[in-house]
Amino acid sequence: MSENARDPRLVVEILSEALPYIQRFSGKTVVVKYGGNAMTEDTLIDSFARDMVLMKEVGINPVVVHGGGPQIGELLERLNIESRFVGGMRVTDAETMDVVEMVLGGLVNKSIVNLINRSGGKAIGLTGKDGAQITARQLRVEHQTPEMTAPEIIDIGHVGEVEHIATDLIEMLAARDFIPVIAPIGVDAEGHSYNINADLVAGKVAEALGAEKLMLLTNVAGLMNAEGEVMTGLSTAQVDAMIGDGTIHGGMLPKIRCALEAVKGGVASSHIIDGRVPHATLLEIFTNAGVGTLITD
Ligand code: X2W
Repeated sequence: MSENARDPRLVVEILSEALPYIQRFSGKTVVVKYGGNAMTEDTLIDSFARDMVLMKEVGINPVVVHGGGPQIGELLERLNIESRFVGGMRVTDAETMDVVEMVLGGLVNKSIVNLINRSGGKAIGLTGKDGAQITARQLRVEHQTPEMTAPEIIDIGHVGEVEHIATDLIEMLAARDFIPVIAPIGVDAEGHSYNINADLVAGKVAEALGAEKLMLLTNVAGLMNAEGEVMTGLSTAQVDAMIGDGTIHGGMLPKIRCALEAVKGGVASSHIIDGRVPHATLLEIFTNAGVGTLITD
């Protein structure tokens, strides 16, 4: 059905149904992690930008933390620099760190900012270096194979974990009608740059802001059970148990951990959402329709 052919009564009915959600979430902060994998189709990127503007217009404070793994990979390939991952983290030597900073802090950050602004919002792009808002320390990854008696610590270079998030800059911008768009680059006391996994940053930003929701937008439907169904309405205790018994494993584990830690750290709910669904964030906030995996306390 074309836009014009929509029944106007249905349109106002839907708008009216959103009222309780608008009332409930107005004034609250929602941290949205927008992953590089969810940035592939132009129409989806456009609808994401419009959704952020709509949230802001109804009084919600969206804060965007973005990734850009595939986009970093593309530039590294063009520069003939090999991409390597250990435990889901990009091995980041000095040369790779330069590319990460250029792609995340430059290209990806500014294209999201531009799209939000073109949809009528006021987006401001920042990295964790701006206002030294994300302080980081080097992440040391443990690695163990069945043959090894003890794990070895692998140095994967300029990869960081969050030490502290200073919220004053984000809060100042949000209070002045801006939508902060944050690239996951951290800095230490000596001024060194760190490449940080964007899910980790989003979780910590949500915690530090005392956000109502953390939404991790990705390119899967959510956490699946053995039958291939999306699991939702999970408590932190249930998720802990499923991590403990190995039900949750593999690629989803780091993402689930971020969602879990955020809720344990005071965020009211975490959501792992399918970014391939148009307007996925609005579906989550303004309707009862589930579009992914919800974790609450
Ligand atoms: C990531 C940062 C970007 C990211 C990277 O270099 O790819 C590490 O792996 P997505 O699109 O959310 O995967 N950092 C340490 O997390 O992007």
